[in-house]
Amino acid sequence: MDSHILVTRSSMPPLEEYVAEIAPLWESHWLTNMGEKHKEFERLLKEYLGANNVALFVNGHNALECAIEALGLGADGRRKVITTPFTFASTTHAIVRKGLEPVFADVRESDYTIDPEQVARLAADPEVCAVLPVHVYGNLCDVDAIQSIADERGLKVLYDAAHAFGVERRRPDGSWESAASFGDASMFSFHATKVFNTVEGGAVCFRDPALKPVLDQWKNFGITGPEDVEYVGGNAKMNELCAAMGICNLRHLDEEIAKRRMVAARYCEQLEGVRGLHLSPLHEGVRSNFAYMPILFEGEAPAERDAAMAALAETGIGSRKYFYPLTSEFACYAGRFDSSMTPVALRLSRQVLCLPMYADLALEDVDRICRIVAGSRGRS
Ligand code: T4K
Repeated sequence: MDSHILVTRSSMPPLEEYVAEIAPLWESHWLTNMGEKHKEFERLLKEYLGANNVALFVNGHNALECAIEALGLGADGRRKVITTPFTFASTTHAIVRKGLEPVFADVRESDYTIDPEQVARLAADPEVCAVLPVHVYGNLCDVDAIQSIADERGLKVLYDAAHAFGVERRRPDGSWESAASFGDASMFSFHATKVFNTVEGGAVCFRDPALKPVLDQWKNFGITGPEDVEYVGGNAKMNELCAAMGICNLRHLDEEIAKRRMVAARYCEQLEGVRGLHLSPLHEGVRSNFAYMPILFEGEAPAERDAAMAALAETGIGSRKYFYPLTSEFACYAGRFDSSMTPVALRLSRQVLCLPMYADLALEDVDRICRIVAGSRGRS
């Protein structure tokens, strides 16, 4: 048993494997700016995701900002983007930092993803140009409903798929499609805390191949030729050491997810039936990546959830309120949004606690965590 458990722990390949992967860099002295490892990793990702078009980035957030830019959101004067407030700061910040206006739709009770009925209602506003849903915790949004609303209204769909790397959905013919298959583009985060990491990193998968040069040039200062700069781009390139980490971690991803599946199953076994606790259901026809282990504490007030978090902390176990507060409640947005307009998201943010989840979390530790959580009930 581990005496100190954090909410997650980065997966790392065997050291020798990583050293072998980066050894050629000591010969080439080529460390960044779309080198050999970058090219190789991009190719492997396309293969793994079944995606025709992939662009790598220094992190998920920059990838999201670049995707907003490359899709031309706001360029035709429509500046509103429908999104969810039940997410990490990055999603909302990316919209605002690109000079656009987030319009918050509520989420569904069933899987915490954006509610298509709300999207349809908000999409009637002629100033809306896009939908930016989040596959939160790796739960796939209702991608078909969202796409048909977008098609009807002429909206772009950009998924924040930061949590969804490795998630797949079964097609009617029985084959599997990755989370990269939906909308106009999807952003993945490869941050150290994710199921699949490149230390820091991210990618955009996209439908229109014409976006490839735009994304690649945007992440390199907008440089389009030796003496040409066509965009006011930034610097968001993935370096060779991170790409090498991705190449190694990709080899171990299936094993990583299989181990997480066992951890999640143990949590469910131990916590199912505990009074006042709710677990996320697994969805038929979807292969989960078991990115997070969210549990919900019944009731409107956060006291029960906070008591469990404190009880865990007393014994050196870290848990996180992903995602509390809602992004619409952040101090930097004070006075701009009314979180009572998204009552389901608001309630979930007060009820949710993410328990430790990583591949090597010992099952005895899961049992101990569950005993503490169950024992904390009624301590508030
Ligand atoms: N969209 C969504 C929906 C996202 O969730 C995120 C990122 C993004 C966009 C943006 O993607 P990136 O630009 O980050 O690629 C973490 C991550 O920093 C962030 O990537 C992630 N979402 C968010 C949900 O979680 P913190 O502030 O909770 O991280 P931190 O440093 O407290 O770490 C949490 C735990 O992870 C630690 O207790 C221990 C473990 N850990 C952490 C680090 C940094 C490791 O094991 N190794 C490490 O290197 O934000």
